[in-house]
Amino acid sequence: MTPGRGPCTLSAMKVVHAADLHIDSPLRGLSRHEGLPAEDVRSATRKAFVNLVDLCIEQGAAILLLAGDIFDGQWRDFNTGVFFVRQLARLRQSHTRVVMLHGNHDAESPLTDHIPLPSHVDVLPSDRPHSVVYDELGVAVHGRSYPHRVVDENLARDYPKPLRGYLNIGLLHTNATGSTDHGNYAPCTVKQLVRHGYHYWALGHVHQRAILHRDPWVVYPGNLQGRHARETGEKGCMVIELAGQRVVGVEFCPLDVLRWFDLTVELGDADDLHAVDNAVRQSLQEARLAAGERAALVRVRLAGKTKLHGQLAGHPEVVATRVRAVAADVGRVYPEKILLQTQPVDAGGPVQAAGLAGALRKHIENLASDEQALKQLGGELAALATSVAAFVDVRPDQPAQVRQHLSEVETLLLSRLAGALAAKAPADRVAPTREPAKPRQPESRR
Ligand SMILES: [Mn+2]
Repeated sequence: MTPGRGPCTLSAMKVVHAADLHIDSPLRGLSRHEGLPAEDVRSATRKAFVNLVDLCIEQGAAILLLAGDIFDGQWRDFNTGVFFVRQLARLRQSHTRVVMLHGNHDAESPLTDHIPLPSHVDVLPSDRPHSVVYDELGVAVHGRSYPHRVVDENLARDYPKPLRGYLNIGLLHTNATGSTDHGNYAPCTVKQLVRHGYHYWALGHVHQRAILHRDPWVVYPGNLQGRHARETGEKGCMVIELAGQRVVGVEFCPLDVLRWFDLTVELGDADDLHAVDNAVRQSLQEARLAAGERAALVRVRLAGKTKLHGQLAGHPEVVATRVRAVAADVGRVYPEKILLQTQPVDAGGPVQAAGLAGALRKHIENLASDEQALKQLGGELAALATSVAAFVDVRPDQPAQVRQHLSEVETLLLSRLAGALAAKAPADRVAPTREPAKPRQPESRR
């Protein structure tokens, strides 16, 4: 059993539905970190596809449906295409036919023109909707590829009427829910699809798995392999069970080889750094457990109102190192990014204009509400932002983004200020660590 494969219990004629494979697209935000073999990350989208083909063979699937964005765009080299054909060819042994179309990401892929595909594979044309009819199976698959990246028209409207006496499947790359996370391509509505008369709409484009309607079925399987910290949880395909002209079962099957988690660690009760370590450890262990035998890739958010806020925010590099050390100890769990989102216990109260700290807070508060001043600050930051552009996604020309970072700046400065004062009066020291201030670790590219 390959990692990522869960048990699938259905048994009858099977059709497998997958979408948004994005084969050979890079997984973002990980390459910098030691511990996770770079090769595992690079090959994740390929291994997930191998898992998909394995599943089709094991289940003796009659048809494999690929609802677009099979590739991420222009290939870096043509091996991507050869790899794809090699895997499709394996489906001969299970007599699995393949119907696929191009979505926005692979509308202009070299596959369209340059790679000959095996005879059991049908690519739907881009100039008009087309039906692939399997008389021996009693199944008709209707659909249309994207002719180019941006498709504004409602493609589903022109799909053929259902073919009488067949089980009808619509293959479509679309934004059917008005999702703002994805381009609004080939927009349509669930209501429209339900009324069209097909038994199952095999959708692609939205990477989050969703069953939008049952009987008739309107389904996004989600992508096959999460590629960054916003694509969390199980990823895989749908296995559809057919009996005569009816869909009698739709079951999700996980196929991912690495799994993403977005973890929020509440630190409200933490009294010291050891308590922080323990809370982080517990959260990481849960992620590791949920990932099964896969590697767990985690974004860690330290959150909550805590008296440790100043100490944590004043030494982000120390906090990050501690989290990474705990992760290394837990094993098979890799922090992608560590975000400090804690708040001081008195957060939300009125700004007290007392002393140096008060003046600083007042100044930052004023800055946040002054569009003109933010613009000017952005101008001053521009040169700095250019030199770190490869590591940090900072747009100083956007006042709203500068404003977002002000609270971090405030916390950092207040904590440094407290540290400086404490150094003069050791009895009042706030932060126990006295390492020289290092430049903040660059965040990974998004
Ligand atoms: Mn897409």
